[in-house]
Amino acid sequence: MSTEGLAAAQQKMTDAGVPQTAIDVFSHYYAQLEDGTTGSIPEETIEPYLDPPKLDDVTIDPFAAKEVFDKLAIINLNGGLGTSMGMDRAKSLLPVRDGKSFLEIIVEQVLAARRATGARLPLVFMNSFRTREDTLEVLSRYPDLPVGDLPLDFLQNKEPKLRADDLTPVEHPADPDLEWCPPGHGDIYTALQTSGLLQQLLDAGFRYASVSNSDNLGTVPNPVIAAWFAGTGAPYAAELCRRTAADRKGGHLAVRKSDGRLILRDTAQTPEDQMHFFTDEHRHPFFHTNNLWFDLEQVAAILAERDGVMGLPLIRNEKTVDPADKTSTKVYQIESAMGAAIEVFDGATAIVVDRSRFLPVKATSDLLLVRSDAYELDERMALVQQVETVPGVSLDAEHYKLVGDFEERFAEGVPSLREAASLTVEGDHRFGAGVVATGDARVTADDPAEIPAGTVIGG
Ligand code: UPG
Repeated sequence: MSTEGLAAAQQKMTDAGVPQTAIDVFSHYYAQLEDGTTGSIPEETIEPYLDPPKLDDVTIDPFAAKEVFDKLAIINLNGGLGTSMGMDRAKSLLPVRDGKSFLEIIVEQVLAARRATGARLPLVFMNSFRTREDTLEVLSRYPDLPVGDLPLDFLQNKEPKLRADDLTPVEHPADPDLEWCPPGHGDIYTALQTSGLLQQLLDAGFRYASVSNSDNLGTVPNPVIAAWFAGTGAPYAAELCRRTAADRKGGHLAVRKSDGRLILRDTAQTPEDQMHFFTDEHRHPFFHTNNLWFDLEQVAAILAERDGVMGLPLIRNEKTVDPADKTSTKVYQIESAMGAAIEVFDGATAIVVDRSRFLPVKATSDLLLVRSDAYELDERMALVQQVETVPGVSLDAEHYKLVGDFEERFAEGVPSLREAASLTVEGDHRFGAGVVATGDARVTADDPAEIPAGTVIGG
């Protein structure tokens, strides 16, 4: 049955103009899916990674840093939708501060770094078919952004969602767009090659790339890490952060027992009954930020060696064809994670960086934090922490999980968090302007639905 499924999926991709290499990559994963591979990485198969190198121990030669920066391109992953926050558009379009979105802040960070260093620093977004149009519209407002003939974005591939019952491409005539999905950010390697961008960057004299998520405003272009990376001669490096209890959605590196190689384990690869190991910040003390460094020459070499199929571990993502309708047909999305390439590159490495490099927005509580006065934007357009310890924020899941609900309830602005150790909101409330949280601030379901402007919520 599923041989027919694969043939139908391949045909559908060909008809849609998907490049052959991307179809080969999909077929590689399809075979694994058929064999029952789930991509799960049980705790007993790994050892914690406890002693990565630390940026604090690194000294660099400023002249070397300048040289590397001149050969550095910035790539930003922008193909995902903010579905876990109820969005059907790129999360990076959300306003963060002073009316500027993630996207605008990222662009302005790169423009500021160019002014400060004189480096060319091209910024290229990886978009999916769902995010391209909106993103290019925003980028068109920055006439100085393009560098030479390099494009502002490259498009990742698309693949059919597969019915979970028989692995055939799902049909959804009500909205045929929903029959497709991007293959996860692991597709970056295929897309860099199939779009021609990898060769274009190399031809224009760019040797290194700094890659990160568009929901992380912490990745201001950094000459010290660039110089460290180039100095290692490694093909690939991952930035890690000492993890906090709040770092739950994402991944960590580990050492695979069977061959001693460094591997990535993401949430979706952890057996459900072992999530307590995954989330234990003492057992796995460093979090994988998805800020990566590539030596583009070595990426091109490995892609050539493998005919464009990196062979990253499969992630089987179980969803419904319409993510907003949990009763719609159950599907599998075949995905892979960009950071899983650590196991593919011989000599790949990792480095522990300052927490300021990792400010992910995975939920509305993270959005509240980066919008609050716990941070300020400096002249580099970097979010600089204004408090010694960032307060933990917990918002009522029923009323604040979706961005639309969140925006309605904080239409006048988010509370001040400068004096807060934590903020917990239970029940449904609308916040007036200038609300201040202090200590362990808590709003309970019994508190008024309208929190008046200027209220001090004491802990
Ligand atoms: N993205 C794409 N294309 C896709 C899927 C996602 O460009 O097909 C983008 C997305 O827009 C976002 C980024 O990739 O900017 C990360 O995606 P997201 O779903 O938010 O993160 P996870 O995949 O859950 O986790 C990644 C890494 C994980 C790391 C975490 C840090 O896989 O190891 O801990 O990012 O936030």
